[in-house]
Amino acid sequence: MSPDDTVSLSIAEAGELARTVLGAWGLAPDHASAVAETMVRGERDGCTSHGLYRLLVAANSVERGVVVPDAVPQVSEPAPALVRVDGQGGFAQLPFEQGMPLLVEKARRYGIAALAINNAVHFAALWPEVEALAEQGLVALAFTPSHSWVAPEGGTKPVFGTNPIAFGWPRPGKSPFVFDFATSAVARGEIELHRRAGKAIPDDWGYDAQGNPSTDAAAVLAGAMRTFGAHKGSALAAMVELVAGPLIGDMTSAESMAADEGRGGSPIGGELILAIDPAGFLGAGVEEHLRRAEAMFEAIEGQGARLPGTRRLIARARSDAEGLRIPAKLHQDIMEVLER
Ligand code: NDP
Ligand code: PYC
Repeated sequence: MSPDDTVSLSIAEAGELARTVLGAWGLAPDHASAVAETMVRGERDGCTSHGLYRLLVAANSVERGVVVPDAVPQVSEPAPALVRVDGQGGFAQLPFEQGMPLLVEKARRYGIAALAINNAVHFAALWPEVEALAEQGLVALAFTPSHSWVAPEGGTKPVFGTNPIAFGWPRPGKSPFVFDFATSAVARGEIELHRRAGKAIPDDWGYDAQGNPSTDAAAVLAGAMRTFGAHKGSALAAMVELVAGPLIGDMTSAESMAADEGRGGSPIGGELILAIDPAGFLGAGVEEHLRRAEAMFEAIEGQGARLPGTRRLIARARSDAEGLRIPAKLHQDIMEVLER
């Protein structure tokens, strides 16, 4: 099999495959369906580091006893504008699905609301969540720590997780403005995909275990990744640790790594999601002010620069029209996982 060989799947077939694999690994149907949905959305939007490849990652977490496959999330309201969903050790997608309606309702009622997901196993991209909130007319921010894989700027030893930050902004008559990136130079999943493909990585993505810059994906996975944007990414990574760790009573990336006890599962811990209703500040002036925001998007695109999310939406339209093509080796590995 050549590394360029691919297998074609329709979006419906990909969803069926993902649900079947997750179900075969013992995930309760509601979890299997919520988890499969985010993986298929990732693959559809060309976010392959968080697409169907994550079936292997999820199976690994089940196999190593890191995740509770049939956890029943517990929703509570610690304060009028706050929602908490305790994931009870299960994957984070179902807790988000169950907490989101109350988050939206509270954001509309109070102008701003927050959802804390606690005690959940997280391996997913955050953009599906902020996109779903922005599609409901809300401004959304999401943060989650992971495992301590990333060195602070100026050091070479891991402290931070890859700690993504996602943002969604509603645009009248258009898809929301959405960005979502790791505060590490790149998501760890991207380095894992390079390792699987036997490809070198840029020498500014991380250090080997001796603290030297390295282009060897496996050496950086065993050493330390770097933050993006030098001290600025490092500070943002620290912020994510704080707001989606101690602030919501959950683990930092270092604590999550320690709790894994060497099993090599996906990070377990918390996520913070903020939702702001523009009408809270703007009242009847919402439409006028959202139109003013459009001038900024036009100024970006008008000079040939692209908005974050554009590549994703193009990939989405292509996948909707042509279906998905995944590496044949990935398909083979998924089928092997199914049969284990
Ligand atoms: P990327 O660097 O690939 O992209 C991040 C964002 O930047 C996207 O919104 C992307 O838009 C935008 N972008 C990229 N290039 C440009 C450009 N030239 N001009 C304008 N915008 C651009 O992402 P990362 O590797 O940092 O992260 C990938 C995913 O990994 C994220 O979805 C993140 O949530 C996930 N992740 C999850 C973790 C977890 O613990 N759960 C941990 C770390 C990462 P577009 O998509 O349109 O290219
Ligand atoms: O790609 O860095 C990553 C990641 C960590 C947890 C989920 N994805």
